Amino acid sequence: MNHVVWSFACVYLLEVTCPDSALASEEKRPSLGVDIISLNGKWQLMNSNSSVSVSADVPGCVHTTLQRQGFISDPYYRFNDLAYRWISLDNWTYTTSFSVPSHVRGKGKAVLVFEGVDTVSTISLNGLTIGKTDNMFRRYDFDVTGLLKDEENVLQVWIMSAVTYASQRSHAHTEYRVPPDCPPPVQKGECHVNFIRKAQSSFSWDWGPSFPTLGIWKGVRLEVFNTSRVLSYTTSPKYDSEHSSWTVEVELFFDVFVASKGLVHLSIPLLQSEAEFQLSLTPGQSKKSFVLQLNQSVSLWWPFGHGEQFLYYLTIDVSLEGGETFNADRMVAFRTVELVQEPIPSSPGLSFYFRINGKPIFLKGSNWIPVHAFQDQVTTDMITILLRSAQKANMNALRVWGGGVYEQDIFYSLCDMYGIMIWQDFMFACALYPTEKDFIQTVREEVTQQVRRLKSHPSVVIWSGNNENEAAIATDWFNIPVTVRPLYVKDYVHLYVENIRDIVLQEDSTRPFLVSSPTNGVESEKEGWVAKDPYDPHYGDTHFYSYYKDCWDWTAFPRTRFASEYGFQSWPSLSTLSKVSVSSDWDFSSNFSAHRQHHEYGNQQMLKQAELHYILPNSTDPLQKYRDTIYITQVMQAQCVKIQTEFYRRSRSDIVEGKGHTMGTLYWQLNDIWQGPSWSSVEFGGKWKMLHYWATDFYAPILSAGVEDKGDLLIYGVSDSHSETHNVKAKVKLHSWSSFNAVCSLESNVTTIKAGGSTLVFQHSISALLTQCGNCTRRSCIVTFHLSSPEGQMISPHNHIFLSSPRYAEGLQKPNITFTVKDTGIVQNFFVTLHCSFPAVYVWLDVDNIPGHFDVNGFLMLSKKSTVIFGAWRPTTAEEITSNLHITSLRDVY
Ligand code: BMA
Repeated sequence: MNHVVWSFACVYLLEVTCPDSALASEEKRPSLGVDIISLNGKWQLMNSNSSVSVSADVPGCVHTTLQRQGFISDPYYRFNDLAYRWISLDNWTYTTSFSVPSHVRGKGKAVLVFEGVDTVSTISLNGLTIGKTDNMFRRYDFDVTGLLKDEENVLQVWIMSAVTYASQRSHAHTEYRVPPDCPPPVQKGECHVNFIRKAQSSFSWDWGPSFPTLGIWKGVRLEVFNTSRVLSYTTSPKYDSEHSSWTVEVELFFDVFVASKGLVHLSIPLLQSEAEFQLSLTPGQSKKSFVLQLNQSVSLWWPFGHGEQFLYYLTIDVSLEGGETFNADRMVAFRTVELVQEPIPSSPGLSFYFRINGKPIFLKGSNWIPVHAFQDQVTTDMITILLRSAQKANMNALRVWGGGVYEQDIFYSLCDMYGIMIWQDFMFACALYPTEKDFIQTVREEVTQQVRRLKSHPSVVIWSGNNENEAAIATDWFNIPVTVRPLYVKDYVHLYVENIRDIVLQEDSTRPFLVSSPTNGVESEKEGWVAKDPYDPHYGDTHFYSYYKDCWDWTAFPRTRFASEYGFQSWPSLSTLSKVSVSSDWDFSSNFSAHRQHHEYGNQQMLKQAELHYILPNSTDPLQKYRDTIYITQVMQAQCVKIQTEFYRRSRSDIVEGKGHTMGTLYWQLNDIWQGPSWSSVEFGGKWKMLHYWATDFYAPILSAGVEDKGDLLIYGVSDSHSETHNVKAKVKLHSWSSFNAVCSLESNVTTIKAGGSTLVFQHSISALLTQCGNCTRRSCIVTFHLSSPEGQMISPHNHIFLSSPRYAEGLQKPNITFTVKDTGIVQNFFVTLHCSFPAVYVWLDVDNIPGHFDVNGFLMLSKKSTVIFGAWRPTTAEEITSNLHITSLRDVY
């Protein structure tokens, strides 16, 4: 990808807004007289029978190496995931050699640090085994004191096929099965991924390929020292409500070779707060904690849309008596987070919402999956584009889903800056897991390290033990006989409660922990951690998917406390797909279309759902039909997720039949791992689907949401504000499909919409409305509306509601849209002016491979002329846009 503007944005963020160290990766490690020799760079890579021998980058992985060396072509291309399966079934050896200057070699202790090995390896130095790895989510430190040679040292990492390892571990587990054995055949994946501590989606998922990677995916270095080294450090602001004051707890983790004494100096210059502490170190590994009392009141960190994201420098200076020093700085931010689960009047069950800095906050966002199957190819640019896209769509939260990876440091630092709250799962998903001693041990180390790495980030607001594993047991996904179920519950409790939860509670008292998602929270705990129905809408969060039922029927959605997953699939654009396909693939019934679809009946479900409301594309030109089919899946997805999200936002202050008080919507899913059909709103490569454009509106801070209920048209005003009420009126118009003039306009009385709630602003019988607007029928007209202040200022984005399915729309004609493109005079921004001869619906602009996005897209065009803006992410011209722009509206596809 070459998104220049966004790269600049990122450079700007890195160099100007934020100190280097605050965004530094886990690669950067401190001094204290420690000599660091980086072993990153060119290594040699060989397969087991030496038939492949190439030079390889570390950090990196085998697939990326083979592709870069021209040994294989793009693994994402067409059916290559199957063609290159052999790579993951082979074992591979990485080798490097290095020398160490004698003054360094002469020091007391030498440690080889592997920040991340993927996954099962045996590591040797100069022919001697120094250690083994079995968990890609851990850092490994191997003591190599006395093993370094005068001349060249040879370091070898032998990596075993993850597929073979998982299979062996599963077969060795003979007492009882730990399901699932294999993914569904439609995923074309590998088996027993639950037996290996590796990204669970790397053995395939219902939105992604099977690439069980192997490699050294993070940095390698040698650390040599005489006295001690700092392994890691954390900073945790804590609020004392009794005294209304803040402190920052700083933990330093030391690896001490020789006892020593010294001083620790902590300071937050902007708050004129500093303190000095005595330090006494004894040999071995130890944690030292210090508390910095703040002298001043602080500016708080708020989620996006609720205030600013104040970040302060905290500096840490350690000086030992021998003159060795260690300095670091970190951004710290002050915010409290509570997960409130308490009784709600007139509703059985318990609330489930986040209180940040004492204020209830509705979480609006999506779910995050791995950005690439080959993690070494994930760049800061890719992460920045996705997070900026999330924020631009008015999201304030993302859930880092438990089947992928704990994200890179830069991801969390950017979330801190953007005000995006993170719901952080531990990496366990959709499976039961073994509980052998060594498995538990490696998980314990993983959890400890990850909590210590991530807990300093204000953006992380909650930990969650796993994805859907409580539900998997409770609703018996794996046909486990009732009689043996207690055994599985026991294993579940052992892993997530007695180990993971226990560690998290010890390591981090500054944010809540949930055992699973979805869960009933404290109610699940009461029921022995596996609730009878973890999807109970009266408690906790829920995941809800329904593909065949009409998504326009909002009464079918569970009125949950918190919707942490729901969604619909769509296909990405042809420009995204064409990078990995050829023209014969561009047909919905091609092998390629079936191959990329990893969700059983997915393609059929999309068309069935679309067909409920739209006439399916029927162009006689096969390529046009393919493009139009992609379009219709995106229309369906956007419309379905909009309806469901608006329902949840409307439910934030309502209790209906004992259910409601919904306080969060995280639709499934934000991003894609490759070019294929999925629930994402952003395609692989960063292009926005129609859903993402729409999210900007349905996640607006003040939303007007329209709905039909028992023959009435209801319009609600939903507000995220904490105290500010708004006096508004709903401005409603009916438009006929066959003319540009509104058939009639109505206005509600001025209504006060409550802060942090949903207020009915307009109610009108639809039949009366249609009679009143003489020429309208349900089929011939559409209703548009928005909220305005009594003085006429717009308060909410424009919205609309169909009174019948567009497939039955009467008078809707081919709009014959034409366009002109003009430079705005602002760098890389272009006006696109559209003209149409009839009203058009779902007007979609697609500029193929020119990266960037429009200010609006997928819109209703009810006037002859309309202008939108395209912001490109690289230099382009009006001519280039003109020759790449495709415009489609609903009536154009049939
Ligand atoms: C949820 C997720 C994922 C999956 C998605 C769509 O259950 O947790 O496992 O990709 O549904 O099926």
